[in-house]
Amino acid sequence: CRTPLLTCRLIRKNLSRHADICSADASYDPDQGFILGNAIYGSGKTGDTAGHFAIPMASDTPGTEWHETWLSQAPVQALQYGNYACRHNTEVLWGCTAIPVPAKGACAPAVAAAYLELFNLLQASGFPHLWRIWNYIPRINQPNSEGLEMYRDFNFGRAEAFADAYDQGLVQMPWATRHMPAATGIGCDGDSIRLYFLAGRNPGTHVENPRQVAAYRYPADHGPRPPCFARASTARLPGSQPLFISGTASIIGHQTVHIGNVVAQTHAAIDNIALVAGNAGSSLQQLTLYKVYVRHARDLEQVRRICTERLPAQAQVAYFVADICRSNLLMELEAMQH
Ligand code: 3EB
Repeated sequence: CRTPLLTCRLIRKNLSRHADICSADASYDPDQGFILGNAIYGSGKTGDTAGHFAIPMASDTPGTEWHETWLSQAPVQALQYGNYACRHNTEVLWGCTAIPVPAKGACAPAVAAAYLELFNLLQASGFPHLWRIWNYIPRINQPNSEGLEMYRDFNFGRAEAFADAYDQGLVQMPWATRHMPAATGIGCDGDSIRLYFLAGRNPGTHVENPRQVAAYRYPADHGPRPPCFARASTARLPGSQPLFISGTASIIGHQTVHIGNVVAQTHAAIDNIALVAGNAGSSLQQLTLYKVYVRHARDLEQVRRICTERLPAQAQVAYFVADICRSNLLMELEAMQH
């Protein structure tokens, strides 16, 4: 009988009835299994406990929050490394950290330090390969005190860390071998950059989109250093081959298309997901989980209508209201296949 080592559930919680969900020790739930990690997306959400990591972000419905729960049917162990709280079974490691954003100056040095600590942690823990990472960035479209947009500032630090990690032998040459994780980079509330990730024993396979420039080759119009991520990565586990599709938006080549038109942007982003999924040997209809980020609450119902039409009926789909990394993007979505 199969023992899935990594599955994911998107669960909507009603705040009035589940206010204490975070304080309970929910490391094992007989209905679900062992919890590798639980990302709790909620308005004004703060306070982390073992395995539960808060992302302050509005859901689509006031008074509710989304729990993205990573489950293992085999026992899970906790591991603390520097500023990272991690949990793992024999094959996969989930971890998280918060990076306070300095009131003055750039956040790039703090981001670089946090990513380097992550690469060191991956080596030390025996899960050297970063498969998937989620980055949530406060005031993402606002300038820092030096005038550089926070997202571009973040990209600067992340790119420095990838270069340094390569110099130190912690990662394979990220650009030449296209050895980068799938990623999400989205706005959140609060004062800290919050990131969590999945890593494994063997390298993921990097997948790109035939009609998009690889993010790590974006020209300098999008910032002094490019974003370091793959459009998708596939991983290998005993008994499954999860596919992680990065945050995907209405971008063709390296340019935003359909500026100001949320309907056309949603169709273009879903078309991009289909192309990346196809390049990974999958398809829109085979993806099992989607997360949809919408910049303006007023656009939610239009985006939801298109997603309901085009995404598979059996998939888990969660919607959020959040800023997108380019100010001209009105929505973005990510996906996975179990
Ligand atoms: C893009 O394609 C849109 O900075 O980690 C998507 C996924 C995007 C991840 C990141 C950014 C990131 O450039 C934005």
